[in-house]
Amino acid sequence: MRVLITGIDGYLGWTLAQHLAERGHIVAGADAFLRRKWVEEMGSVSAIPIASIEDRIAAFGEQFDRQLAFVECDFREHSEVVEVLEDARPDTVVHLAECPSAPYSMIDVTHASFVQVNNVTSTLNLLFALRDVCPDAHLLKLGTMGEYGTPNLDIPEGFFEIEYRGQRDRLPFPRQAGSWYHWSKVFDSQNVQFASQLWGLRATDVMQSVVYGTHVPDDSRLATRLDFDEAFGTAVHRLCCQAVIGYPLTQYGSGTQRRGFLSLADSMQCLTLAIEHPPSAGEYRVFNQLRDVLTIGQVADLVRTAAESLGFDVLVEPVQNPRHEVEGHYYNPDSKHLRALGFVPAEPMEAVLKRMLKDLAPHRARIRSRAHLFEPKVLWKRHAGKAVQYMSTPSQERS
Ligand code: USQ
Repeated sequence: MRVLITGIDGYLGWTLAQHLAERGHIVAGADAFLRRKWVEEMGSVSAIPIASIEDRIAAFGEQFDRQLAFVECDFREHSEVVEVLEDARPDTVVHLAECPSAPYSMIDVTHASFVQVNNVTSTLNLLFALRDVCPDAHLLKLGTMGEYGTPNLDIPEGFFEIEYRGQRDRLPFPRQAGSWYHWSKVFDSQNVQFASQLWGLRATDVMQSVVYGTHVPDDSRLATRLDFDEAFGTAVHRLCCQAVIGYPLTQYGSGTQRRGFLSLADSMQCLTLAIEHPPSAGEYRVFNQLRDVLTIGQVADLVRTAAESLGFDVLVEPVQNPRHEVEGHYYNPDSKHLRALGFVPAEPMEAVLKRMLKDLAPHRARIRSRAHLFEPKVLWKRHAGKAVQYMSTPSQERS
């Protein structure tokens, strides 16, 4: 299959490109390198050093004996998106070219508006370009479990049957996002669903949970990034980076908030299953993508146990929760669709955590020199006018 990955330079994109190439797919990619700039804006770097795009492309060619067709593209520019699709003529587009950070979107109005405009515009541009250039291609769009929030009900995969005043219907399950970023993904989901109905596009919306894991092949140019700053470091990544330098694990609040978790390898398996089993024309389907449901406190304990087994000294030190989120709540999402396609989770979290800690250990100095980034500074309910230390202008200019 010909697969175009938008956002190929990111955490998931760079790993997925290699995973698909190993399976014999023809991979093309596009990126505007915004993730590198956002992390720089947060004063950080990837804990695992990453190569330039030129070196990545060279390593890909050597590893898979096939050139990676790459183009720099800003997905906010419709004409650029059209050109990318005309060149790639993909069977599938995996759309990862969005800003993935809830904290980044909560810094201030400039960042909130940037994240929403960037994400919604990019997806709209892609939808229109798909309609005009390759209407038969499958759009695999990355959504987030955070779109649903934490309702006191089981969470179905996108839709549910409801009876109201004697009438029945199948409707989208209510969305109750918890950050401006998560709302941008809600808007995306609705736009993708509408475009499928309107133009007969085939689309999969993957409600992904918190993904964790390293990808560090022998050739270091093929390694994927792993962030630990407050905005782009997700919970497990931050806790693992803290563990290897002996920094107390920053469990937010009581740690009783529950989330879905999924290893990077499992995420690759799920995305590949969705790619290799496309929906029919006009079909908009939703997959909840997770393996374990755990509280943050349980995750911190798992990281501590894994780290102690490797000889690290680890403390869990709850910090005041910077976010506005429910801490003790019901959480029971369905995740049957991917299993029905054949998803069998690989390694348990404990094993993946140990490998992550081993992969991160050589980079302790790099992490330690930025340990101040572990303290959360972006407050969800901050009063207007109180500035945070990050730059007020999002990194959105092209390189
Ligand atoms: N948390 C801590 N300590 C930390 C960082 C986070 O306790 O140092 C807690 C947060 O309070 C939250 C939970 O961990 O309750 C998850 O936070 P996160 O930063 O790992 O994840 P989140 O902000 O929800 O966003 C991440 C990705 C996003 C993806 C989402 C999936 O950045 O792109 O959409 O995970 S989900 O969480 O299922 O919505």
